[in-house]
Amino acid sequence: MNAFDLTGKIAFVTGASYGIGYGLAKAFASAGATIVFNDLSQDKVDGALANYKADGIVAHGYVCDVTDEDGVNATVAQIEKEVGVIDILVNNAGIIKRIPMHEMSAADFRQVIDIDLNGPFICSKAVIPSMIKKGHGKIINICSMMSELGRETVSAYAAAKGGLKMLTKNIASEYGEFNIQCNGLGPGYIATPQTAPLREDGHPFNTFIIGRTPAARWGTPEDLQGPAIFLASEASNFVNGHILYVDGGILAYIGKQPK
Ligand code: NAP
Ligand code: GCO
Repeated sequence: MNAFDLTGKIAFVTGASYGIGYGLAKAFASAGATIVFNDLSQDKVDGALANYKADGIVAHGYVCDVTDEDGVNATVAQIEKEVGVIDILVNNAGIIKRIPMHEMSAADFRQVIDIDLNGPFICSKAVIPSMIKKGHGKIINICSMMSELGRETVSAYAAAKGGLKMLTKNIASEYGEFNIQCNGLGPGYIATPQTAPLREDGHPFNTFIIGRTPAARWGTPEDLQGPAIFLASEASNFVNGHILYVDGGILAYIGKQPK
């Protein structure tokens, strides 16, 4: 028995047109899962479907905003009708706004919380009833270094990701008895469009992060694939409420001494 096999499983990865979500979806497909994803526009969904096809994956894409509860419920019902009951939910969709807190509008703060924390609540709430009926389920919340640490300009994001860590633990506590495992995946600093501004040539943050990471490099979505398959598979059936950090060692390291 291969405990890491996802054959016959349906994985719904939110915001998986590109970036980390796309990388995780590819990994799940390589382990045998059927891939379902959403994005905010039909253009993005269509573009992603073409990319998945080019990667040999027949994915199912839906236009859906994770903050729209009625839209999420309707999309989950449509997925259950067209594809099947969702076995694995990855709450990946997310944004960041890098603004000094004292300059940040309440509207901007609320938007980050809405997408990064309310969205995972809404999507998890939508899939749990069918997971209970089916007798199993996996929910993976994409947390962050900012689930543990703060830094300048990311107050809303850190508040959301810190809350997402505790939402993960609470879903694990409330639904573990139904054989639903809810865990977090906490990437370190990963090279995606979200962090592109931090990696521009000569950006001081680029040097900073290399010095704060024992691996001395930015991560890639591929670095997350093995840990994600573990959390999505039967190999992790007794792992619940855990945040698995895939950070190259950042959280263990005080940082390289300046020369
Ligand atoms: P990204 O490149 O910015 O991609 C984010 C994805 O989420 C996009 O497909 C985006 O769609 C989608 N999205 C945004 N708002 C949405 C909404 N309301 N409803 C549905 N989809 C929505 O980000 P990423 O770097 O891949 O990060 C993915 C997740 O990992 C996020 O939760 C992020 O916080 C987390 N994370 C990232 C890093 C990192 O270093 N990159 C590290 C730790 C955690 P559109 O393109 O249509 O906006
Ligand atoms: C930032 C980065 C980080 C990463 C990630 C780290 O501005 O500090 O965007 O927040 O996205 O969350 O784990």
